[in-house]
Amino acid sequence: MSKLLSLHAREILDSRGNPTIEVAATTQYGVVQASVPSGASTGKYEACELRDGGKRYNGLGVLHAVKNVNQIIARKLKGVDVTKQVAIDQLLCKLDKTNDKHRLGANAILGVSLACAKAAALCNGIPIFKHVMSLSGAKKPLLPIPVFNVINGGAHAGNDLDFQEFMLIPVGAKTFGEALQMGAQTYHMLKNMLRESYGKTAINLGDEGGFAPQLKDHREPIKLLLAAIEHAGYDGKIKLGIDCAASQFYQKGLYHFEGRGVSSEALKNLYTDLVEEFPIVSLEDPFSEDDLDGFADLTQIIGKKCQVVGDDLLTTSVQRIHKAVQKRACNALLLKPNQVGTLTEALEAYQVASKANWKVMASHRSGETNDPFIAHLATGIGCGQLKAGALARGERVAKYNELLYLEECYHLRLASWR
Ligand code: 2PG
Ligand code: MG
Repeated sequence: MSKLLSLHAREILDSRGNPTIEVAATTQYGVVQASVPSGASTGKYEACELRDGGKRYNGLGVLHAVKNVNQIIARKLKGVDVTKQVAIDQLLCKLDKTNDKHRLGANAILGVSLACAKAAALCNGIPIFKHVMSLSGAKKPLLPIPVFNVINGGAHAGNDLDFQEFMLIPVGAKTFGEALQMGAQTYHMLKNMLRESYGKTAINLGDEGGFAPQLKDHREPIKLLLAAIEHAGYDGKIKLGIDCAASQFYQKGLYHFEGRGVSSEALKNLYTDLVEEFPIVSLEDPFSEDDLDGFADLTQIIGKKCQVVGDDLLTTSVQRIHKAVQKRACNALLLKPNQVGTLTEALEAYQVASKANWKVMASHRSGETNDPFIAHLATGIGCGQLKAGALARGERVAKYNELLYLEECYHLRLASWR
């Protein structure tokens, strides 16, 4: 009944206008489609996104990955039971035979893995989040607290901010709808304030829909966000998160931050002061992906007050999470399925992090599609947090609107900030 009749991949564009892959899976219940996002500030330990090279689309085409699905994977998977996600993902890894999935491409593999998960949900007549629940063994679904990236810098914007993301976290919301409204009203308040203080070029948007004002000093966006929160009437109800994406400004032993070469130690002191002074409850990739000592020292100092999130540090890899747990390098995982390449491996990463008592934030990528899969993933595992960009741009809002839908149709509870 839940047999895979066919798989078909095609090349589409992501939100940055770069090619990515979409996979359609057909069973007797119908056709489902899944598409794959792509990062700009990618960690060096991520699974390999297969790109064609050459002149077409500046080398970013994915026709090889598409061919790998249509000619290799589709033949092998024809007739499999789509509800057997673990077996399907194991088969995909076996077919690829490489550690970083560079033969078939992690983009090809993830497209298939997610399409099969969606097909399984359809065959079982259940929403995707319920299927994710059954795969992960979660007892209760939980809507994630949305984490809104409203000021963009780093690799996501044409400004001079070294930190990549300045985020609003509506910790005081009781429902998802309320969290969304709090975020949207603050986003628009921020827009007015930016326009008034810096002129209209300050309200241009970055890759994730946040504003990209021409600021240099990291404290300025923080102060602006706090002022916008206050003016919007949410003082104390919205806290802040920052994704430093520090691998991006690390080179040869030094962090090149705001025009100076800064040591890991000096950066640690800067973060400690920031968390002391401002209501920052989430700090992501404060150091480069190989600076485990920097991470560990900082986590020891601020870890009780503020979650220290590993993104490039962990790349959703079970091995890297184990290493970080052992070193006490951080206390939260950023969960990005495309960093590892299959749904099963992403769920394993989630499980290992939860067992270590870490927090987990599911995440989009800066190059996205309208596929709302991660909204179901976060809800199904009940991890409690999802960052999916600002409250603008269709590919970001698609995730938030899906959560509104889940809230209304299934009467799901919003997670609380722990
Ligand atoms: C990050 C992500 C998503 P990218 O660093 O957390 O916001 O960015 O997809 O460019 O890696
Ligand atoms: Mg990050």
